[in-house]
Amino acid sequence: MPATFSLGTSILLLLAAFSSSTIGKDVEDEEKHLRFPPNFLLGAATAAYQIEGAWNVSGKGESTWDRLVHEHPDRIYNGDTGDVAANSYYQYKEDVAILKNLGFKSYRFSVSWPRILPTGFPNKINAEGVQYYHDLIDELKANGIEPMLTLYHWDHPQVLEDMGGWLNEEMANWFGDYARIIFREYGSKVKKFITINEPKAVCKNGYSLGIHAPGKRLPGLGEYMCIHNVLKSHATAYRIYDSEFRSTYQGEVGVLLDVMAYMPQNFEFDAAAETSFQFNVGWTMHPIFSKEGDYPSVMKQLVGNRSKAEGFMQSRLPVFSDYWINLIRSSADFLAVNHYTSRLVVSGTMGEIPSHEHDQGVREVVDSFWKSSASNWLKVVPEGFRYILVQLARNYGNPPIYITENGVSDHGTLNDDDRIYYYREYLKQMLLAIYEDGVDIRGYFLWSLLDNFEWNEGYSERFGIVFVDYEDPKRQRILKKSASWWKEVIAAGKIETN
Ligand code: PNW
Repeated sequence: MPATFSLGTSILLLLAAFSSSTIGKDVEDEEKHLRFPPNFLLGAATAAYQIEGAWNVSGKGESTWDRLVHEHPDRIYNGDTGDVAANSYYQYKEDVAILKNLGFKSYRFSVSWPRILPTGFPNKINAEGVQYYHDLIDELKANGIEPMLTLYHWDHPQVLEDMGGWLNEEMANWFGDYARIIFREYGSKVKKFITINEPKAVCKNGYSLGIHAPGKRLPGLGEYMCIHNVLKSHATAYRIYDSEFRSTYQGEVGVLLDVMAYMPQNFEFDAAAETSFQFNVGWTMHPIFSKEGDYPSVMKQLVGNRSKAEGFMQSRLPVFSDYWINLIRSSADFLAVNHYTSRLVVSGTMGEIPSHEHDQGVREVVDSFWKSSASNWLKVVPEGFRYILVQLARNYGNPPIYITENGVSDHGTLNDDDRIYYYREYLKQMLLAIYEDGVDIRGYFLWSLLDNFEWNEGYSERFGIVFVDYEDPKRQRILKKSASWWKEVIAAGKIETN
């Protein structure tokens, strides 16, 4: 043993003598890799239905989520609703004060479409609803916090759903009318807009699996029709900003995608993972960010073939005309990415027939060693974050990216060390993507500022860095340990490692 020890020691000394400059550089690099780049935008995110409450006052119309939670309490944990939620419609000044206290530079919030257009149409613009978001934006700006506004985070007017919602191609015109009102009202104050939060989640959960509002179960058809109309609606809104507002307001409009990392379980499954990437990410990325536009060719092929084999006369994947291919292509000034977790891809099949899951002809699994969270779909896989960021950059010409959601759930504790662990490890991977891989990431928003209405899971799964007491009519907000951690990180401009 002693001999080995001394040999080991002398080799180490030798190495140290010859490469002290490299070692010094490593330490420097490591230090640099924990630091956010200059002007990097750090913020926190929320969504209207999940925090506002005030569901039927001040002129607001009914949304699809209002309808779902009231008609089907059985589908939501504990029959919870967003009727009051965190009461932010009334308590937004407290929320802004927390953002300010913690040092966040930006706040990503969403506008409730039926609060602005209770009839779904611009024949009636609800002045009180319009004023609420002016007040929120003014409060943010007075506190030096930059607003990032999402036009649609899952709560569209029920009346539009009664006419088909995202399955009706007229939605592009209805969404366009709504977007014009938002840009006109807030364009002088807001410079970053996001059109639609997570097309894939909207369409799969709402129109294929039927678990989210509007609860339609149309697998294999609904999700494809829905994405088709969501892409048209996004592009319509983008072109309206371009032609009517950009020269005056000089802002930016982006699209937001929810992306997991789809990693091959081993190299045998490289092709399966690539197909999965095209079906889950390329589905909405390729039409907007590729040079040629339209859906990925592997999707057109596979869905076309399977549809034929199943006896359909046309592909279940709808076809874009050249007009729409061109309108949708390049319709984003930046890419917004929501990322939480990863999957391993192997060969095989999954999902019912027909369905988007099944059409891919691959199987997704999770590694049993991955750390869990309170959400069954959310495993902690920090390295997947860097993996998918690099893949996005390489496939689509390195567009400017904002991370607009990233975070983890628990069942509610103020000592949320697991959340701090998650943020620290995911942030490290993001910084590696920036410094080592050259991915153009401009900002990061954590999900979420507050514990909030977590859709089907009600208030049982909590993502906030701020605890909200849902037993208390005043909805008292209490900072968690992770909020203090973030405060230090923002003040230091780097990740604190202890
Ligand atoms: C996001 N996935 O959705 C939503 O934008 C938020 O409203 C929500 O509260 C948050 O995640 C936490 O659930 C996603 O399975 C949910 O990859 C799940 C996935 C992606 C996005």
